[in-house]
Amino acid sequence: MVRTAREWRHRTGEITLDRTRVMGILNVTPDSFSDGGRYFDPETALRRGLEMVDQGADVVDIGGESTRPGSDPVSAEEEWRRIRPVIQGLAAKADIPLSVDTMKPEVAAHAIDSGVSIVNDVSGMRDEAMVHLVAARRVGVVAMHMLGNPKTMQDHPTYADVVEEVRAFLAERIRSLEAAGVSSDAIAIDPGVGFGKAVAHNLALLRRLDRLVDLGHPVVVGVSRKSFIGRFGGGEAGDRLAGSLAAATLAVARGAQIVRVHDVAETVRAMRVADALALEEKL
Ligand code: HH2
Repeated sequence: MVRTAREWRHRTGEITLDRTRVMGILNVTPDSFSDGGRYFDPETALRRGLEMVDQGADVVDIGGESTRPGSDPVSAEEEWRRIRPVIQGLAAKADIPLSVDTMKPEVAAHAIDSGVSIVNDVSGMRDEAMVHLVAARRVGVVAMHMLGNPKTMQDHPTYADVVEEVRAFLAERIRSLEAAGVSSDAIAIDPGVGFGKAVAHNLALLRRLDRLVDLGHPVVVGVSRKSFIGRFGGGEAGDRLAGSLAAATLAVARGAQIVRVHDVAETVRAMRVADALALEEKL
């Protein structure tokens, strides 16, 4: 198995990648695809964030704008208003790094000022202002591939070769981030499962994850409860845990080092077993 990255540096330290790391999802939105509205109330969101820490999350990823297919964007003001109390509360109480899931440099800047250590940008840091921000503030980065934007990305996504096109996009984003001064070991990459991808595209990317792993950066994979899992009998989003664990396990076997998930407790347990079976260092 190929495992190239040893650590992922962020603003306040580094995450060692000697085992699979779990990034817990906290969507403070009324409309996210699987948990929209559930944590829209800041107190409930804060409680859920702390619960994920107790359950063994290595990072909590906080988002205030849904990027589900067809979703409408929200303003930076509204996005920050939603996540501010949750980020401030978690920064004061949680002892693990926090990440903010945003495409907007203004929101990322506020979040960093409030204690966030990682910026997760589903648009792959295509905005120059975002690149400069993450370079100047020395945060960890997740650069994800998305075709187009959430509103239209699932309208007939087309690729000549999805694996090579996603690889080329991420390689180019890595070069731009490094050129702007972002430390190479702070950059994680993500194929963007479901972001402008038909089922066959998602499967191809997950099967050929080695093509992304060999770029030498930690690979983040977000398969949790996604619609392609429902295609294999998983049903609605809340019924996709078993399929999500199967997909995460195989992604890890193929070199993913960070999994972004809703079901933290179950995933932490599953990944312990996956790591025991897959990690070469343990043999
Ligand atoms: N998926 C979603 C959002 N952010 N970030 C990364 N790095 N990778 C992903 O696969 C990813 C992501 C979509 O899932 P979710 O946050 O549950 O839903 P929504 O966008 O509807 O809030």
